Amino acid sequence: MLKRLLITGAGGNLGKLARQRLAGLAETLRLSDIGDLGPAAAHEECVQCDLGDKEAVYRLVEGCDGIVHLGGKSVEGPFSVISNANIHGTFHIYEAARRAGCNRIFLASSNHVIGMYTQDQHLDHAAIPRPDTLYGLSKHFAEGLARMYYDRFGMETAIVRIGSCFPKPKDRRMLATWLSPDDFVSLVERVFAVPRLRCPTLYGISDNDERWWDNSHAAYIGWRPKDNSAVYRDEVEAGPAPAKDAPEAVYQGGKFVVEPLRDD
Ligand code: NAI
Ligand code: 15L
Repeated sequence: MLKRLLITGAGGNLGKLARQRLAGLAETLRLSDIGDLGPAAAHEECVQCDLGDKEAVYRLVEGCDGIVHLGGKSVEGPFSVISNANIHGTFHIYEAARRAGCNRIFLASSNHVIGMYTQDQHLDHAAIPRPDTLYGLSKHFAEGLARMYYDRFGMETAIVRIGSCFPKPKDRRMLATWLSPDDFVSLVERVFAVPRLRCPTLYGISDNDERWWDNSHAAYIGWRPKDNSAVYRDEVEAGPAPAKDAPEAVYQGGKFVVEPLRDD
C-alpha cells in the first residue's frame, strides 16, 4: 500500500471519482485542485493550488509516493490557460516528483493526441502523434515528459490516452472511445499494483465491441476492462446521426478537430 497518493484535479469529474473510489490505495490521499475541494475526511489532505505555480507544486508533491495526475485544462481553450496548466503544470509535477523520490505516476493523457487519425484507422502505442488541438498537443508534451523522466531517471508512468470517461457513451463516436468509470478505477488500481510498470502508452477504453485502438503491448500490466459500450448501442443510435462527412463521424478526435486555435 502507498503511504501518500497525490490526486491532482481532484475537484473534476475523474478526480471526484478517484477521491471516492481510490482511498484503498494509500494510507493518505492528498487531494489537490485549483478550485475548492471542501472539507478533508480523516484519511485525506486537501491542498488548493495552481499547477502553474512551481513552488506550490514542489510543496504539494513532497512526501507522496504515487501520483494520479488528472489536473489541468481538459478541453480546448486559450493557449495561455493550456500552457500554464498542462505544459508548465505537468513539468512542475514531474520535476517535483523527481526531487521527492516519487517513482510512479498515472498520467491522464488523451485521445486528442491522436485525434487527427480517421475512424477507419487502427492504432497501437507506436502510432505517430497527430494532435487535433492545442489541448491534444499539450498532452503530447506531457507524454514526452513522462518518457524522458523514465529514460533518464527510471520514474515509471502509465501514459493513458483516455477515450471518453463518462457514466455512459453520449454519442456514436463514444461507442468506440468509451471508458466506464469502473474500468477507469480498475486501471488506476493496476497501475499501482503491478510490480514493474515501466512506461507504457495505453488507450483508456472499456472492452467495447467497436474499437480503433490496440492495447496488446501493455497486456503485462494485467488490466482487464469489463464493460462494453455495446450495452448502450440501441440507446445511442436512437439519437440523431451525424452527417457522414461531419468531423464526429470522420475523425477519432470528433468535433475537437474543428475547434478554433486560440492564441490568447
Ligand atoms: P475536469 O475538467 O473535470 O477536471 C480537471 C480538474 O483540473 C478541474 O477540477 C480543474 O479545476 C483542475 N484544474 C484546471 N486547471 C488547473 C490548474 N491550473 N491548476 C490546478 N488544477 C487545475 O476533467 P476530467 O474529465 O476530470 O479529466 C481529468 C483528466 O483526464 C484531464 O487531464 C483530462 O485532460 C483527462 N482526460 C479526460 C477524459 C474524459 O473523458 N473525462 C478524456 C481524455 C482525457
Ligand atoms: C477529452 O480529452 C476530454 O477531456 C473529455 O472531456 C472528452 O471530450 C474526451 O476527450 C472525448 O474525446 O470524448
